[in-house]
Amino acid sequence: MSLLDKIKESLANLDPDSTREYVEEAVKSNIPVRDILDAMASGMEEVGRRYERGEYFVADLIVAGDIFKDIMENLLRPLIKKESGEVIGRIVIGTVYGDIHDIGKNLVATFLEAAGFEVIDLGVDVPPEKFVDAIKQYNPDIVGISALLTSTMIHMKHIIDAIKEAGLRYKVKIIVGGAPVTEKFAKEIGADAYAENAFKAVEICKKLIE
Ligand code: B1M
Repeated sequence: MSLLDKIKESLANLDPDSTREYVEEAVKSNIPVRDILDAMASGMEEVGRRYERGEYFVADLIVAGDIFKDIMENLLRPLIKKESGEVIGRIVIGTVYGDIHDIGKNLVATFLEAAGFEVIDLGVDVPPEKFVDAIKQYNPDIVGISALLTSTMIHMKHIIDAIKEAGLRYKVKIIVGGAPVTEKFAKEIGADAYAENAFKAVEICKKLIE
């Protein structure tokens, strides 16, 4: 089994020590952070599948989230280098209300910061008025909205509608993402862009501010 498969497996098995050990080994072997994160994201998908099959419970989702966050913060984030010291744009980002998933959003925020964006992170469970207030306060170029639940992704539309109603839609580009979100859905709700992962999000945000 490759090292990346071992990372995926140990995370899916909720084994913090082995996951950490394999990630450390991968870093030492100069495996790119991006590949390590892809393996960890696959591990999280497997956790989700086991949860769907009734083999795991919510407590296991929490454990998986904690392992991911610990490795991200302590091992991987310090390796993500800033591309330049210059600020290239400002983005306000948050997870929709009713939704507390933030691992993917945090990854997007981390890579945007590394690419030179100033990121204002509103956190999770963010109501439309908080996005509207943040646009007034920070005057961002871009608003980023994340959702991980099929039941909360529609709130992205409510947030975009609130931005329109406040007369602020012309001021910002809006990018959406998260596991259940698709390009088609993004178009339907009036977003400017959709990104399937953190790396694409950076690419697209750079285009949005051109
Ligand atoms: Co939740 N959960 N969860 N969960 N959880 C999912 C999402 C689920 C798919 C699991 C499953 O059943 N297979 C399922 C949703 C099903 C559905 O809606 N169809 C689910 C459920 C049901 C629930 C609860 C309802 C469980 C319950 O309580 N009964 C509950 C809901 C709580 C709530 O939000 N109100 C719940 C709770 C939780 C925890 C809190 C325990 C924990 C989250 C911890 C945290 O985030 N701090 C958790 C976890 C860990 C998961 C899974 C296992 C992993 C999510 C994750 O972190 N993935 C997840 C299974 C899965 O996703 N397949 C699951 C890794 C991360 C790197 O990927 O977040 O997709 P992701 O982000 C990617 C892209 O999507 C994209 O880029 C990221 C990085 O490349 N992206 C963007 C994300 N946001 C973006 C924004 C952008 C652009 C790209 O632009 C702005």
